Amino acid sequence: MRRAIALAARGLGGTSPNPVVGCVILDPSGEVAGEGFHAYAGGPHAEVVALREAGERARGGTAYVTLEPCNHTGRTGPCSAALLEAGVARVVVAVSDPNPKAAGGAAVLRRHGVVVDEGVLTAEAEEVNAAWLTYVRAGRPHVTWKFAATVDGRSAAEDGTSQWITSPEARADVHRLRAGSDAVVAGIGTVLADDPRLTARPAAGVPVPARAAPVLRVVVDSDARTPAAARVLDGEAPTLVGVAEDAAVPAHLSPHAVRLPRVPGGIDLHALLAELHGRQVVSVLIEGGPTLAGAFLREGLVDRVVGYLAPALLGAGAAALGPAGASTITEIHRLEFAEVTPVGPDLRLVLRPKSSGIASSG
Ligand code: RP5
Repeated sequence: MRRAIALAARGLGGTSPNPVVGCVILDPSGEVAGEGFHAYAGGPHAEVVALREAGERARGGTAYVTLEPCNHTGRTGPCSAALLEAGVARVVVAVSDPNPKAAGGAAVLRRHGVVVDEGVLTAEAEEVNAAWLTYVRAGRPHVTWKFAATVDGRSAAEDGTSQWITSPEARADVHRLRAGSDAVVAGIGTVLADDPRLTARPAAGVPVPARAAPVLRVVVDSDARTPAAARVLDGEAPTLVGVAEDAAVPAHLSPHAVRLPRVPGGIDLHALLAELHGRQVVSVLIEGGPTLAGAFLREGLVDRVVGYLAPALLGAGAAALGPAGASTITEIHRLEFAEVTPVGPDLRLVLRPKSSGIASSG
């Protein structure tokens, strides 16, 4: 199953709105006969790829699958049927399918006499599919907030200059993070201050993984202030601008604008995520700035934090995070470290909210 999870991870960034799935098939003697992963939506499922490789050796063998084999005909046929046809005797599943449209594969296999074991390495398999599981279970995209800061938590100097605090290696890593997300979101403050491109592109000689579709750029811009010359409108990738329902939208923004309810301080972020969910955006990366990140956190809409810490101090200047609804210490947002990794001279911290798992599992 560990190998199947590693295979699943190879699909990250490519499968939306589908999950990542890996599969390993052992022949009756326990030898690996076939391996596969789901690479892109509309493409063959992991089980089908592995069965093709295994051929007749799958008969009487065991399939290890990171997600319950699907039981429905979408763009491809049901994997439960493919496993039955191949004569697999046992199927080991890490995570049951929470998607009502596709679930039921385990039951069908059992009805046909296949031994099905569920719940093997569930936590690890949920981890690799965290974005999709949030998308299905919570009915909204999985949200990662990324920041780059000095060790004293500043993302800009007192005069507003900010480029660059972290190293080229860290910035290249961010491009890989972008490439693994379906949408990159920035607030209008960041667009006006930094004029970011928000594309996923090779940086410092590090390539970014190929994607089936470019990353959607999203600007949270209640009052429709994104300038016509802004780089986010350069046509390099599609761009959506979330504006308040009562905003006066200039002509250059009309093709990009989506009207959303106005709430104190901006637009309704729940409504923005619902809009993105409707567009089959499974994962979102919040890139800036502090105000927008604080608003997402305050609304309980941050599933993961990725922080790049430079070995540097500023002592003054903008904090990486703006007001986030914690005005007294009992309201503090407690997180836990999932990973701490050196990236060039910097550190990359991956954190998760302490109370929540991957949406409410189950
Ligand atoms: C964010 O993305 C920072 O806020 C910076 O302004 C911006 C850079 O984006 P690119 O122009 O490199 O795409 O990390």
